[in-house]
Amino acid sequence: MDLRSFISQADSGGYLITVDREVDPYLEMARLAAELDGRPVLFNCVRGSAYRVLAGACSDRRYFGLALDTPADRLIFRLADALAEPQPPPLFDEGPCQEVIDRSVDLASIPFLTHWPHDGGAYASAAVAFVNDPDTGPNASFHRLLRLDERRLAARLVERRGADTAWRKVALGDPPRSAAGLPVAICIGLPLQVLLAASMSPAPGVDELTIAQALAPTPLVTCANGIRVPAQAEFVFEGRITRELVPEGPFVDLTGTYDFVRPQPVIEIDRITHRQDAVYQALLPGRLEHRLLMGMPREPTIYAEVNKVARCLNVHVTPGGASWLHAVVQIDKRTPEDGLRAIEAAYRGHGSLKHVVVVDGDVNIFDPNDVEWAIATRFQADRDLVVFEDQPSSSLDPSAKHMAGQKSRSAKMGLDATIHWDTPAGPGEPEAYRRIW
Ligand SMILES: [Mn+2]
Repeated sequence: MDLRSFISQADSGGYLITVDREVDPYLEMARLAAELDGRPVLFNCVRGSAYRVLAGACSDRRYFGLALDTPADRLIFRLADALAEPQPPPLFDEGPCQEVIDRSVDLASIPFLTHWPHDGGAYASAAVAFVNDPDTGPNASFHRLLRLDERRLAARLVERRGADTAWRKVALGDPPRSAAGLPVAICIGLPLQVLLAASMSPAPGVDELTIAQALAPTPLVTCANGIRVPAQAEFVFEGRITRELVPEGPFVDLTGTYDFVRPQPVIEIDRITHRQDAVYQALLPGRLEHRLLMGMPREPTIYAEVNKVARCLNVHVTPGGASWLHAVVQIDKRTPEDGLRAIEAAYRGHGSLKHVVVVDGDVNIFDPNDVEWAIATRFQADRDLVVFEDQPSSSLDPSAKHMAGQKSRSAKMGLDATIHWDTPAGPGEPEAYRRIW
């Protein structure tokens, strides 16, 4: 299902909000999308651009369920299967993303949004960059892109991840393997399985597009610069990540706080292709869709580790924990130690995890009130709480200890809110824990 069929599905499902009046990509569209966070919003008339804009496509689990034809609480198993068995996508000679080849490169014609008054400028936020690493092969990853002028962008490349590693090898060597830079194709307006796959962090050498194909059919085409991209992309910017650096930022990150300005590489765009009547996609930084795309891919990795030590039923990386720092793990408890073992395993499944709550199978892990109910009725702090001091942790947590050049450190906490094993007969017997519907 491409982004357009998703829009039709979201429309017939009653989820889509359509805005027909003219809206401004400077602040106004981000403000409207933020007010409607949790719903896909289609802007049909954008000031200064011929293109429509979709925001909020990834702002609820239900929309991934719609796109992947899976109940929202079962998505974790689709992701786990795709990670376990990636599939090579089919390659075609031509595809919709190359229907129109722009006569000149003009990034000003593309409706990049300015999200906040103090941002470094207009940014692409739902952009996935496709590159080839000379040693490990194709890689796909999200990068925020600051528009510098008609032909140039600045990309935030997180250090030591796939795209950064490939760029350093190709563009920065002395002498560089290519003085022109690392060839890149940037796609905007992608099917949801590609957005999910690009959010995952498989081992180097595992092409994210093989995970996308395992989730849903993802035909590819080849760009003029040799990079392979999803044929159903709405826009493709072909170019090179050069060795030139410019100040990039500020920009609001996952926690909703400002990320600072750093020197980052310039991308020069050589060719723009797109579909007829292309739909540009925006993704609100720090809001629900950014969080879901960050958090959901961690759920199958936590599940896999917990399932090695106990019977794991499901995992939710919760939006309240910035979809990064908190998880609820649901188990079918079979021995007295299962709760504690699940807590320890959850940290192995997601190194940035800070607080974890383990619950029984009758608790709805997607409902924060139900999780709190389990803590209220099944948890005793002197018995069921584990605290780990001074652990390696996430750099995103402002309350962690941050030291220059070193991994951040933080305390971690696990709550075993499953029914206690040695419940004595009487008021605390298992029957007393049962919820009366
Ligand atoms: Mn990768």
